[in-house]
Amino acid sequence: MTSLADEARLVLDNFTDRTSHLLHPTLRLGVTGLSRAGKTVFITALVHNLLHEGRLPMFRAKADGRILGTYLEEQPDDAVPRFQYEDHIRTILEDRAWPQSTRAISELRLTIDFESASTWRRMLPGGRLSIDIVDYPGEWLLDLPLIDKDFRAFSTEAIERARLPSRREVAREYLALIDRTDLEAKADEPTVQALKAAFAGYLQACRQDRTALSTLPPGRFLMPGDLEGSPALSFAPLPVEKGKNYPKGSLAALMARRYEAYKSVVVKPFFREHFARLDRQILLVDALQAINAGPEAVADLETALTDILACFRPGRSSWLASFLTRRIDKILVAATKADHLHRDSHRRLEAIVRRLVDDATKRARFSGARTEVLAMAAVRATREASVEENGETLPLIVGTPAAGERIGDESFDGKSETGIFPGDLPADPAALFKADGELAAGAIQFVRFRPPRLERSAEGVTLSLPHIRLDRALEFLIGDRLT
Ligand SMILES: Nc1nc2c(ncn2[C@@H]2O[C@H](COP(=O)(O)OP(=O)(O)OP(=O)(O)O)[C@@H](O)[C@H]2O)c(=O)[nH]1
Ligand SMILES: [Mg+2]
Repeated sequence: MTSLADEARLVLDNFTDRTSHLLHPTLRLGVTGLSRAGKTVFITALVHNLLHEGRLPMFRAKADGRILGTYLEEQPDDAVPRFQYEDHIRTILEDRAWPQSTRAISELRLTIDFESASTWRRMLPGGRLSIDIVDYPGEWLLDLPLIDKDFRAFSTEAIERARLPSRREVAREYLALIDRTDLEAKADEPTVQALKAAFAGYLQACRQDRTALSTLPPGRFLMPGDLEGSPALSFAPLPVEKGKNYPKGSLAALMARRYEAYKSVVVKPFFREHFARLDRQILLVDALQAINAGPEAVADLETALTDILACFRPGRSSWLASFLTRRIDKILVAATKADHLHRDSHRRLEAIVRRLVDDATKRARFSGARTEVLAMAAVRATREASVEENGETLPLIVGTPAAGERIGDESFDGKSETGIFPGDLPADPAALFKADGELAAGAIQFVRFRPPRLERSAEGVTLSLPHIRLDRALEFLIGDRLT
């Protein structure tokens, strides 16, 4: 029998639970980006700068001295691995290397105690905001657009893409195989496996290829996670005909069933558990890599981003709509790795990225969300300099190129600092979107730099990781929740 005191406790607990939720709001920040866009580095740098007194002049709460404390807390989801912040930051600071490409999902909760900006609210106990962030392999993002596509739509698109002039060669084995496969024949596992292997091999080859193509679903064919070898991952697109009924047990019927299984076992839970619950979103775009690879890669990046963003503003009848319970009210589109360019080019980079996501952000659902575009570097690996040449001042960036990087005939050893003239982005972004645009592939000097050596202040204090506009990003994404 519960005593009166116990019951009172229960009531009180429930009450404090509810009120603490009121006093202790949380914000789910979606860090969205294709593979290698810079998600893991961004999350690591954001946490590091907040935990270690980073230089964040444009982040108001910080600049006003209203942040009382920042700490990592237990994450809300028990079944998701923790984001290994400590390992990642050690890799960056001590090894001066970048974290490995992400192979599985992970999560982190960062809590900020702050003092309110308004005088009368300062009478109340200080505010507290917890930010939940999820990191995942960028390849998986390619799956979101599959949710609303049936097997035939997926197949048609995939095969059309494989037949593009730039891809036809790497897709040859897969295309030849589907040509000689009888879709109505009884399905047998070796045939299924051979088709899957040929298709996955083609996707992998596209990725390796310098053309840096972005539209390569299904994402788990590139980064399987723990589902490798399962039936849900053993299928391939087939040239199925419209309106035709393939007999039960046929190859086409089996592949279609497995594709649906992939959607329900892999894609839908990923969307439901992580994307449907976001409050705010930062979309990281590595435009420089695509620009460097040429107009086709740029167009491809545009398609991929448009398809992905479309999932956040689905039509009413769509499966997606039923799960989007929260509404994202702010989206920051960040052109990452801006430290590869001189400051003079940052406006141009922003204009290019604005144009890349233009279609996607203009459409309906987003009209309610505030969108901003920013050239940013979560970790600034270079500094700026200039040289005089023929009476002209040329802007340079100076950094330590990673071992094995090359510019022309010169190859770098990963130890010495070098000044590089990064090249000019076109003033008119349209130049990048035309196949015969003025900017030829390789016009931008793009080498990978090692993370910077941390400098010490005059007092001998090691400074936190340098960045470009990370403070502006923070202000846009969470500033209004700290007032
Ligand atoms: N110079 C510079 N390079 C960066 C920055 N952010 C990312 N990079 C480079 O981009 C690479 C990819 O960054 P990640 O953070 O691992 O990218 P990701 O989005 O997590 O990629 P996946 O885990 O593969 O999905 C790094 O290895 C760095 O070479 C940055 O702020 N500055
Ligand atoms: Mg990552």
